[in-house]
Amino acid sequence: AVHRLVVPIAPGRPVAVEKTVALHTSRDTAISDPLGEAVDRASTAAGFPALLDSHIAAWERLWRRADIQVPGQAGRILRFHLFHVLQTLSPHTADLDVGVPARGLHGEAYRGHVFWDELFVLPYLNLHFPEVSRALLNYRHRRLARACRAAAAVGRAGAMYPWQSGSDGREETQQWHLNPRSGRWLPDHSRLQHHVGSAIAYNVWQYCEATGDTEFLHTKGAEMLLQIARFWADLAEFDPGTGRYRIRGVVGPDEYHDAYPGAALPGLDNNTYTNVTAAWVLIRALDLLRRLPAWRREELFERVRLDGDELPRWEEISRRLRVPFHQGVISQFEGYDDLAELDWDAYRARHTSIRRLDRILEAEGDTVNGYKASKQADVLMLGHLFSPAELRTLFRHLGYDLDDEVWRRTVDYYLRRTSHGSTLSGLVHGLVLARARRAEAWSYVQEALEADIADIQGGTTGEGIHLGAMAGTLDLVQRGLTGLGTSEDALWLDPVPLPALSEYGFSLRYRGHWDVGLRRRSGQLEIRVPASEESPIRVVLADRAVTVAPGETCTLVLPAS
Ligand code: IFM
Repeated sequence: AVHRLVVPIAPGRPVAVEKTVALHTSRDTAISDPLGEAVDRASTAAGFPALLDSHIAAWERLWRRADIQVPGQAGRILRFHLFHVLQTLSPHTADLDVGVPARGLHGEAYRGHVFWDELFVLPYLNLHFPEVSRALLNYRHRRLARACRAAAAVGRAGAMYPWQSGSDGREETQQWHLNPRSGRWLPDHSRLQHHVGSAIAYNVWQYCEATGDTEFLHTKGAEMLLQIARFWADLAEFDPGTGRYRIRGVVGPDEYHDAYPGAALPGLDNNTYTNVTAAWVLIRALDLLRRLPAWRREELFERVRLDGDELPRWEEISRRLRVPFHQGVISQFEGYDDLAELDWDAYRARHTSIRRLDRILEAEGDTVNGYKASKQADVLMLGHLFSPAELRTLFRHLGYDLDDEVWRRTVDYYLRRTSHGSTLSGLVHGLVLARARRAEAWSYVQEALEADIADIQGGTTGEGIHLGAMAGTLDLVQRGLTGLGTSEDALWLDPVPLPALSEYGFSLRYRGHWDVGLRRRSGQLEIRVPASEESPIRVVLADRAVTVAPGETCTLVLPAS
């Protein structure tokens, strides 16, 4: 509707126009019809000052549950990221059927699509707004049937979640994309990033560990976990040549490589990230089934039509999926070592930015598929999801020895061969390097902090903020720098030194406790548990374990780094 206002004006006299809008849709709950409700709300709304007060109070409530204190510029940027995360996802969206749009609600890039970026968002939300995490997992659960249909349509069992999706959860990844450098339209195979399923399973597990929400874990969470595990088990095939299982025809998080040079079909074999996370999903699914009460297990088997006879094969695959190695490092995928080395110096000298190396090479009539060059972390993503100890255990389960030296060499190897064409890249490398206690970590963390405020990708921020990278920086402080983990009904801490970010403080919602404070300053870590009727919290560090009761504050002196 158009409003025409006739306002008497006079020179030097300000005029204020107040317009109160109420928005309703037919999907809202507790309404009769949207128009009637909107008219009713708008006509009974309080005046502007009272509306402004309630708006401010609503933001204050959000800040109280989420705030993070870090001194200086880094702190200001982190709060700016937090503001954007909360604008997109907060208790105000928990009742809506919404996922995690990669670019927030701030721009039209990617047409609002949902990718795997929630992997960088939920771990943060779990410890502040668990109800929002649960809502986001419900969003995925509502689309589980669709993901099972997608798997069935390509002759697979279980759930094949889409790489890009929107309203109903169908695959919406574009089939062609434009290289603006060459003006050519090229086939897009990024839908082969089936690792998105493992991201959903990881989030289910992390959410349940952080909250103790066994009701979700034993129902919707279990259904998703089992169907994703089943997809991986079905995709894995035995390779007599290596005596191991292999997964073929996929694309890993590094989107540059989507086919072998000259191959007729797209996809790569034994992408390490895909295989290792698939093994992890199978382990967790089996673990969950063991923990379930027998009657619930039977019910689940019936509901997802799972035959107990499938499980020994799951176990076998979880132990025998292949991880390729070359030159003493983990290979990104089978045959990676056969690719050519890129002359990085020459490309850096010729171009102001080589972040989008794929576009540069294609415009020259070449293809990035032929080179040892990645857009973003792929193997190293494993060091983002799992602590060094967890990763070692996971590799041991798969029958490989991953010692610190192999991991260090692997980190160095891919760092030299990555162009950081995604904002997620600086973030992941920053955390992985911080965990490895490496001094270069800060420059990558800084890049992640500046991704949007400095528009480091040269123009992409105008099309929408990068929500994964923004939330990821909050998670980087919350879980990365503290080494915070939430398993076995305890809080695990293993603080890593990052001199430029050596002071921080935030509070968490953990299990029944609201506002558990964690503060690091002057080489000390302080854990404050507010008074309540809840049980004490067990806190486990590398060299000691303490129990902090409600109403107590525990101060730990950290070993000098
Ligand atoms: O999901 C990411 C992907 O990892 C890199 N390209 C952009 C996507 C959406 O943020």
